Amino acid sequence: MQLLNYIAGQWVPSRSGRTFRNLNPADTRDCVGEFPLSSAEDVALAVEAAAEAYRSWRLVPAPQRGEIVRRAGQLLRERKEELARAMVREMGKPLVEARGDVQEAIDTADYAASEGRRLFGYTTPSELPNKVNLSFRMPVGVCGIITAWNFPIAVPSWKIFPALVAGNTIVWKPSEDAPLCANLLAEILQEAGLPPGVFNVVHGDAEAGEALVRHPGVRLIAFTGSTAVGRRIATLCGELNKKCSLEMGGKNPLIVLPDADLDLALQGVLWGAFGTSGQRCTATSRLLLHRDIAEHFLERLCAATQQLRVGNGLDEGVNVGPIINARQLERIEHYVELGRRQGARLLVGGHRLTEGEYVHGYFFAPTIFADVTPEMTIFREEIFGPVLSVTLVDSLEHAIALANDSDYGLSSSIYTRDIVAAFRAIRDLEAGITYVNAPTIGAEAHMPFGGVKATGNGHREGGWTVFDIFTEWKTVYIDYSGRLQRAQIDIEQ
Ligand code: UN1
Repeated sequence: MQLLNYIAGQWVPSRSGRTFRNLNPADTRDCVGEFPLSSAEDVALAVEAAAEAYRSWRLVPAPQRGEIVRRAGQLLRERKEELARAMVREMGKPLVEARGDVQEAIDTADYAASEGRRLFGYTTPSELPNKVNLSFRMPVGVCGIITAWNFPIAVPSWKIFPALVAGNTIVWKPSEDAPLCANLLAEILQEAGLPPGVFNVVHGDAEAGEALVRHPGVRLIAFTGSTAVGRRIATLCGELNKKCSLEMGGKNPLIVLPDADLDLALQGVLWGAFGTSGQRCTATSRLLLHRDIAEHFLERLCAATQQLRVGNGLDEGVNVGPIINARQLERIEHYVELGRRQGARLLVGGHRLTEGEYVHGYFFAPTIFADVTPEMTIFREEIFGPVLSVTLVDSLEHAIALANDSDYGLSSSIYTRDIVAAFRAIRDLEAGITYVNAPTIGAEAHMPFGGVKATGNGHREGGWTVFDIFTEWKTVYIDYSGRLQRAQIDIEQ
């Protein structure tokens, strides 16, 4: 099946005619489609369309822009099952999770749409008589959006829906591992009534991404993906003086104290570490387990991990789907090898699954390493796969120190019934998100989402905070005194 870019309201191939193939990671004999491998020329066409559309879109009242996003949310609701199945086919996560991904976009649409009637500014007194001070949120202009494949509908929606409500126009370069979902979202926005050029999709790899970042007509880049690529984008945006919001890696710790509800903690670890095959920026990748409960907890954790059903996400009862592609599978293997070589103790998994139902896909057994120390690579680097590192701790303070011994700071979690320990963790964990008695995954659409340290660059998506990314403040002074009033000077002290 040949699929296309979406530019200026039209479905078009790349100018060069080049394409790439998108394969089902659970069964690579299934080609999901052939997509345009776009170049700078295609990106330029999309940016021109977005710049042209911006001239009128920015003048559409925000509540009306919100109505279009609300309709998009409604269409997502109606097509939820179809979208979820397409998502499983192209990126592998189990069907229940894929439905959750679409639901997160529906929630985001509802929230963003309602914000069309708020987008509050401030009115403040002036220091001078007969003068008022106001401030408004203004759109930024043409926004370039670059996203990963692991939440192919939800994460793009975090950026796209609020950006549209705020009056921006968009060129989106989705991941080459989830291009079908991008086209389905474009169809939905088209049907919801978005004028041509307001929203454009350009498929491709790093070449198209870099062209988008470099294009002088693009004022802002919003990115979700690896820290390596995010740094490159930040460098370019720095040189080119563009606004940029980055959502990058994580190495998220989950602490279990002896007083915790251990059954609950066990379920939380399993879901946090192996949900989406560990391919979430929020995945639980470091278990910081109190020494007093370690032996029994680990025994039960290993037994439960071996019970997880790995397979095609469309099959009933599958808990863990495939790994996204061959490159990522090799990367996971590489980290497992490093874990072994550096002296971690492999408790379960640690290998590819290649026999029987797994023969045509990219599958990796859920893996747990014990005796992991902070010097080891698997304690420090994001693996983006079903690999959990376990480190024993002696106290809450020890756990927090180890949790914070990381370049990253996205999500974190503590299981305890002790309210004092919980509040200390909330205060002291260096992370954008802290869960108490819940795992590190599961952010809700109406709350700020993002991280500190190498995870981000100070922005938060989600909820009300995303509008700080997609708007610029306009400050307005209205002087109705009829004379020249000089601020700071004509004031009686
Ligand atoms: C991501 O992995 O990029 O909190 C986002 C969660 C999801 C979003 C994950 N709601 O795990």
